Amino acid sequence: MPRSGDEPRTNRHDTIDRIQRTTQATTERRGVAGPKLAIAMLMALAALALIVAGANPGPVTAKKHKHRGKRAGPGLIASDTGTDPDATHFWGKEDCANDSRVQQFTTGGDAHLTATGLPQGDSDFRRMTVFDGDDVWGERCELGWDSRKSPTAFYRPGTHRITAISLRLPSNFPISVNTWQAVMQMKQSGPANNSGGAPIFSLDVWGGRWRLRQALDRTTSTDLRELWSAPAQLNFWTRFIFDVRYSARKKAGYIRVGADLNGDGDISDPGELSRGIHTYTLKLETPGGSPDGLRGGRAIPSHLRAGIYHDDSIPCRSPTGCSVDVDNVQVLRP
Ligand SMILES: [Ca+2]
Ligand SMILES: [Ca+2]
Repeated sequence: MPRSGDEPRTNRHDTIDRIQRTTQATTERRGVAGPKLAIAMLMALAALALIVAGANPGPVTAKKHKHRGKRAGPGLIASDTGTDPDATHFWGKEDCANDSRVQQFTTGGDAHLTATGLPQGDSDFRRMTVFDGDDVWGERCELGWDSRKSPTAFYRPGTHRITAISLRLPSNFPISVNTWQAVMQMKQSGPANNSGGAPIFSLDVWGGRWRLRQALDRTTSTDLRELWSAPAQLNFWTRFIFDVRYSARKKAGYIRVGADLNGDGDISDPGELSRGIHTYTLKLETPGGSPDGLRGGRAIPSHLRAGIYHDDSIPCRSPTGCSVDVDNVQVLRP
């Protein structure tokens, strides 16, 4: 359990509680099969809610819940469970050396429920692979279009979003290297004078651990710091849930991440939930550069990317290369 002193104010987590209650209602109404999984995901969301309730007991909590309960509840903005043969419908673009680097599989996908509490209804997933010599602005094969027009440019200033994503590291994934290796990014979107440099958030894997990292500052940083980490394992679907308020201002930004490290359907086991962190969650546009419609000092919207992007000194030889599997991606409006 995180220390209570690290907990955010109550109003920041009504959202999680509301998702949990709406999920429960939806699940009951539709009579979803597989109650074990449904209960497991509810436990995951309930775990967050319980932690918040425990940290903030008292009448304020009850009053807020009552008020929020009148609202419609969380809304699903977009979902990719790997069934669409054309990944670009959801992701906008494949930043890979060629088409063969992105594969769709129809068996072996993640078994977790979606973030709405419903089953995916498929066994599909996507696999992205790089080989030594690939150069797509570096050794990279990621889904996602680096543009403010991208369908995955979900993260605008002032918004609060829940992002769920399941990742699997196959046997050919170099889990033990000792250099940077991103498997998911929430990255500032172009065109912008400050769209280069360090991504505002990156989920990396090296030294056998998942590592949530953040750009050292909102402007010109080229390096990142680690906010949270957890042990990673090969050939295992790990589900992540990111609860983020998007802002370039430290007082308004917030991030908390949960990961189902043991695959039991919740994020309440030891080490599965980060503390809530109040920090900048978007980059700031810097003055200058070509006209791009974004003034200096404005927050830059971020977009979601997933796949593999790493230090090109990491060996990814033929015939296997280095791969990452992605499935069960949802973005919700709490
Ligand atoms: Ca799937
Ligand atoms: Ca778990």
